[in-house]
This record gives sequence, C-alpha cells and structure tokens, in this order.
Amino acid sequence: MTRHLITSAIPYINGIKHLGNLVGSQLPADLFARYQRARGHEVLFLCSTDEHGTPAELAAAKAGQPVAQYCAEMHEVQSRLADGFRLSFDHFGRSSSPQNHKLTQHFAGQLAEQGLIREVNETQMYSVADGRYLPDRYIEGTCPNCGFEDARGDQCDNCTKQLDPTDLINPRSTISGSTDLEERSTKHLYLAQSQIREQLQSWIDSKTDWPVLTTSIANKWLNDGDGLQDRGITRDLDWGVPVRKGEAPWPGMEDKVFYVWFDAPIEYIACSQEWEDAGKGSDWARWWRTDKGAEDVVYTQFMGKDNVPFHTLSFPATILGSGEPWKLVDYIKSFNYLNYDGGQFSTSRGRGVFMDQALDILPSDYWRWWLLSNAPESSDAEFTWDLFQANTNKDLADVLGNFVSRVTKFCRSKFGEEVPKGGTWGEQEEALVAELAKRTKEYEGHMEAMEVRKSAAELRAIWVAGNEYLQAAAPWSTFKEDPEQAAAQIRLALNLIRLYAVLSSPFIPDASATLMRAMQVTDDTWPDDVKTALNHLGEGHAFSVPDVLFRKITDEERENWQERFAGTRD
Ligand code: B3M
Ligand code: ZN
Repeated sequence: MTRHLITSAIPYINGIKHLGNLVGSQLPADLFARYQRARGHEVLFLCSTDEHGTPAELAAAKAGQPVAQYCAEMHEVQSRLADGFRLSFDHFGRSSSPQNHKLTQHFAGQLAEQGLIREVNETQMYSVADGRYLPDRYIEGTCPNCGFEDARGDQCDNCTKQLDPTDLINPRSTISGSTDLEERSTKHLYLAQSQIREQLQSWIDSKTDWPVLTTSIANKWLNDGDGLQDRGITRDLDWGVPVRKGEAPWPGMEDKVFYVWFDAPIEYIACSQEWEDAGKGSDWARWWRTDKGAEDVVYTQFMGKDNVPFHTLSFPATILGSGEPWKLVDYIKSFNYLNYDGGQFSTSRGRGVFMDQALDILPSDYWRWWLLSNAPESSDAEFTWDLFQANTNKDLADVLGNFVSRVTKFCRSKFGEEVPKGGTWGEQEEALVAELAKRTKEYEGHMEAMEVRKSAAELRAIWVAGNEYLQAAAPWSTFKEDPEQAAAQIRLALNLIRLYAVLSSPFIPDASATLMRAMQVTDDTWPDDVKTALNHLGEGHAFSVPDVLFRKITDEERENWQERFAGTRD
C-alpha cells in the first residue's frame, strides 16, 4: 500500500470557476484520488480556496461586500459546487485560515533565519486617483515580453511570464482606469530565490519522468536572462497574512501582508492541519514532514500551465530554503488550456460555461466524462456544444447506457430479475475475458501515469468490447435454440455491468453507484483478476433494472445551450 498525497491548485475565491478551470486541476486530481483509493491505497486529497491578494479584494469590492464576508460566502458556494461535481476532497480548506496565517509566518521566519530574505527599498506604482499602491491585479498594461495588452501586474496570462507592476508598458489602474500613476519608494521583503537556483536546477533535472510541459516551463524561468530572479513576497494591501517573523513582529513591515503566491501553496500544508483540526483525520505531519513519516509519501500536484512556475520554483524555494524537513512534490501534472467555442473561457468576461450553470443543465457525470476524455493534455483543447453532444450521446448513452439497458431488460423478460442459471462459457466468452483482462491492465497503466485521455479511451474500449460481444453473441437469438447458453451469456453480461461500475467509478462516480445498486452489490474491490471478477455475481443473485443511465442530448437542447451560452454571464 502506498500513501498518496494529492493536491489540486487552489481556486481563487473571486467567483465561480468555469469548466476550463475545473478540467485543469480539480477534476483530474479527483480522478487520480478516486483511482488510488479504488486500488486500496491510502489517499489524502486536499484543496482549498485561495482567498488573499488582489483577486479577492477586487471581487469583494465589485460585490459591495467586506472582503472577509465575501470570502466566507464564496467559499461555501465553491464548496457546494465541488460537492456537485463529486470532487472527493478529504478537506476543502481556506487559505485565510488561522492555520495558514501561522504557518506562512513560520516559513517567513525560517527563511529569514536562513538568510534568504532581503529587505528592499523599491519603487511601487502608486495611483494618485485611487490614493493607494497598485500591486498585482490592481494594475494592467502591455506585457514587455510578448506584447499582450491586458497583462496583469503579477503575471502575463498570454506568455505566463511573472511580472512586476513596474515592468508593464502603458500601465493603468484596474480600479479606476486611471493612468495617473507614479513610482513611489516603499520597503518590501524579497525571497532570495537566486541563492537556491542550483538546488532547484538539480532537483528539476532529477525529475526525468515529469511531463515536458512542466519541466520546460521550469527550465525556461531558471535560465531566463540572468537566471532566476528574486521575488517580492510582500504587498501593500489590507487583506492577507500580516507580515511577521514567525511569532515576532517584523519591524518596518507593520502595514503589509504577504503576497498571495507566497501563502497560497503553504495552504496545501495548512489544509492538512485544518483537516486534522476539523476532526477528519489525525497526524497531519505524517504526510508532510520527512522526519515524521512522510519519507514514503508519494506527493502529486495538479494544475494549469500558468501555475507551473510557482510550483516548480517559488514554492520549492520556500520549502528548501526553510532548512526544515518538509516533503517536496514528487510529480507535477500540468494542463494546457481548454478553449470555449472558438475563443477562451474567461472569468473576467464571463465567457463560457461555469460550474453552477453546467450542473443546472445536466448531472455531473456528463461533464466529468466529457471534460476528462477531452482533457487539454498534450495541447490546448476546445469545448464545443456539437462535440459535447456527439461524444456524450455516443459514449455514455449508445455504448455504456445501452449495454446496461439491453442486458437487464432482456434478462428480466426471459429469466426474471435474477442472474440466470445454467450453460457454460464458450470460445467467444473466453476471448472477451482475455481482451478485457488485457485492456484493464492498459487502463491501469494509463491511470497510474495520469494519462487522462488515454485512460478514458481505454475505458471506452472496455465498454465497446462488451457491446460488441453482446452483438455477436446475440442472446436474444441464442435463447430460441439454446436457453442455457443464453443464460450463460447474460450471466457474463450482468457481471460485466458490475465490472464496468468498478472500473468507471473514478470517471463517473454517480453512474457507477447506480449500477452497483441495480446489481445489488456493495463489493467494489478492484478486479485484480478479471476472470474472477466476471464470476462475482452467482446464479440466482437478484438485481433490478436501473432507470435510464444516460439520456441523449437532443439537437434542440444543444441549440438552446449554444445560444444561451454564446454571450457573457451577468
Ligand atoms: N489560485 C491560481 C488559479 O486559481 C491560483 C492557484 C494557487 S495554487 C497554490 O489558477
Ligand atoms: Zn506576455
């Protein structure tokens, strides 16, 4: 048994996430967590809301709410939606938690003790019209690296370069739009990442099995220009983790908070403390401290490509620089972008389909299946309503759903609602079992490797194999000549339904649960031996015919949704 620590990038608190966000981190992380649990491993799967920084302040201001209240409410909303999508977090925490405040201040104190924090007098952009400094997302302008016109003060969304507000060309305030900005001098803390560059480089170099998408982004920033730049880790904001050196005050930094990207990854650790403090588990340090048992933990992170620099460089610099035995990530699975109908999904412009809207129109399994089987792994991918309709109708309704319905209904009409007796497997049956055994191994290999699309394709092939068998064996014809053989065919097919429920549960957990209930079984042990698994339901075992597992999306619905989601959300 392995112990798997799994984290998803923690979504910003500033509103409901769109399907592109979901498929880039939380959903594939859930797939992996569910799979590892199904294989009998011990899993701690964590996610939180990312509640600090300018995204939170800006969104609260827009909603006309105090930021603490806005965050508390939005955390509940995101938590309900996570449940709606069946994201099986062991805990869904908050980066604004007291645990994270304390731990973030602790790391800063450690880094200072190790001589890795510099106090720097620097120029920050001050907006005369707004009467305040403009860090990060409070300022936008043209990216000096790629020329993108809506780059933000902290990062360019187009080329992923990390930026400082003073780097922007033609900067403007996102609060007032004012361009009446001046550079003022103020003191900030810098994390001396450059001193850890060598260590980071050899750590990245040792990760030969990481996706190229992950290592290429890390290497790009490690070797960009003069090499890894030191980063400011404090901000002139009210909302956030107050700057302290461990438990002690930090002279001269009284009105400042830590930068959101400093405290957000630390929340991965704090979340496990929140999990323990909520009474959901014990001994969080066993997952995170290599001196307390985390040596043998396998830690996997999931995230979109724009988050990779922070997880391959800044956060590891915090961990390594602390001089304490914290667990480093073992594998980073990163994703490209999912586009929406010829453009980008966009939170700020309300473009695309958002998590709440998706659940309003269809149950989560439809979305889980489509998003995961089309995950933007090796390149960007695109959501269109035509593809969504065509893929889900085919895979879920025509292949899986139809198999279940034909088998259970035929059995009910000829043999009653129990697994029929008599007959034996012939060549066709043995061939199917052999094929499924082989495909199940392939499926396991892809799931272990977090090859999401390949896993989905293999699972689909496993469903298709059952359908093809049914078509060829044609128990409805066999029944006329040889009812005993038809009984053996149907017995196998009913067992296949249970096998499908078990193998499909990481992708479509609700449908899997429906199938298990219909087959009146609770034993969902992973089929280490497919042949044994296909004899699980014995003769005379009662079952029931489930309701339609997946209905088809009609052309009319598709057209309606296309129209309804063509504009921007209010
Ligand atoms: N909240 C960015 C995002 O939601 C950021 C991730 C933090 S992971 C520590 O894409
Ligand atoms: Zn750029």
